[in-house]
Amino acid sequence: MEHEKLNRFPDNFLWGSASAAYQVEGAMLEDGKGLSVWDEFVKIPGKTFKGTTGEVAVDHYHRYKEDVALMAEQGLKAYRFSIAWSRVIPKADGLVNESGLKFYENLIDELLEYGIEPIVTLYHWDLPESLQKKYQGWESRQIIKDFTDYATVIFKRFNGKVKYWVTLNEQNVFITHGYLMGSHPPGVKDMKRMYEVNHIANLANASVIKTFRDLGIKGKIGPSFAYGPTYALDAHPLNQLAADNNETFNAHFWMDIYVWGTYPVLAWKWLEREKLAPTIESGDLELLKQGKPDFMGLNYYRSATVEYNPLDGVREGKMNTTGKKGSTEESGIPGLYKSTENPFVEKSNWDWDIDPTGLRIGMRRIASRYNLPILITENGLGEYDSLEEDGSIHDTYRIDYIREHIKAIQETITDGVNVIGYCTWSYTDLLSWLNGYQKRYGFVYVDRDENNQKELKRYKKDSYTWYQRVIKTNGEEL
Ligand code: BGP
Repeated sequence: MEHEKLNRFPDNFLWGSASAAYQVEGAMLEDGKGLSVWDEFVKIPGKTFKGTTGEVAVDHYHRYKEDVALMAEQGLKAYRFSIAWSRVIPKADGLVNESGLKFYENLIDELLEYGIEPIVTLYHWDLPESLQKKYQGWESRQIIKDFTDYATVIFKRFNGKVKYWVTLNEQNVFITHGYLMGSHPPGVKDMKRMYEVNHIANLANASVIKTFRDLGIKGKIGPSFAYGPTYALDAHPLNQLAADNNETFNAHFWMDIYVWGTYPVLAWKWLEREKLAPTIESGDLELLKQGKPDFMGLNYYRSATVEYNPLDGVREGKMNTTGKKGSTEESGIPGLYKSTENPFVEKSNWDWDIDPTGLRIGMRRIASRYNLPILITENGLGEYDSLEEDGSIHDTYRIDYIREHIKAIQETITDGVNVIGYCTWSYTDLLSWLNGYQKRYGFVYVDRDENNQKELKRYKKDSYTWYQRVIKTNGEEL
């Protein structure tokens, strides 16, 4: 669709930015916090870039007031952050740590004081290590109850103050990295276990949403899903089929469950044939149907391009976690699809395709299939930044990236899709899970690197001032 004139952004559009507890907070064991699986996983040699950890991260735990003041000065309308489960319920005994809750209460109050809408993520991958030890975390159905109990504590405490809730962040990412690729905790490479675990996570997600409704908690709730639309390499029918497989297995497989409580039929048949189908117990399908979200949270960074992959074809290849352009290896699932180059788009230094139109296509596909409002919970560019002697950072490449994606959102709104907000990733620079501190995403530069924590001083990048103007003009001046 080409439009002669674009719609304006709605007046209450949530111009936001995002972070996650493990990536910013630090204060690993302070005020009663328990260890999380990430605190332990990063200690394994070779797992993260230069062995980086979030032990101190960017020390947001101690500097949240300074960070929120920067948000306020910028005019931010919403801030998405996650709660560290292990801060609130540190041990397997389920007891609540009041100081952990208090930290988040202070943060929420600080945001509200400046009129910034808190968007709270309940789970951004930092499972309490105590639960991993006790029953292998997501591999046990016990987690459905424990996650629901934890969420209930949070719901009750912040009901009325928080209006937007995110259940699981990128279930598709933490499950595939954790149980297929072995690159996230618990470092497992086993497809059968992955599908079992994923089913349990589906149930936990639905149970939390059902509880939210049963308790009459105010506001809106939904998952954050990592989705970029898939393109076929070309019009060759086998490549088109590969793209179709990729959408089925990597998108519908999760979003159909969220919205309809059903697995896509072709994926399910394949799982049965491959003896990979998860165990369905009585009551599961009923519970899944009660988990319908109010919105689809969308984390979009890039689109994917795939081609035909024969039965003896390519499997998982290496990711680029070093920032050395071109070091990503081909990867795929034999018999379904494999990744390939898209000649029409630029790439970042971490080989991520830069494709604003992909955001538009992705949102249109979600709206057409599920007819739900969309909250963009993450979008941004991870790149090297350089701090000049005068304290400036000229991140024009980031401004270009965000500008083009905002234009795509405006076009999508004009197409007729209900988009309620846009959170960039990320607010300050932070720890990029596997990629250390050199892959930066923030509007606010934090002066630290892999080897030296320095003073963690904050500096405004050019993108900070640019986004300030975007918010002020409600997207009129890009
Ligand atoms: C998403 C995560 C974020 C964030 C982002 C950027 O998958 O939800 O936590 O890290 O991706 O990814 P990366 O840090 O790997 O560059």
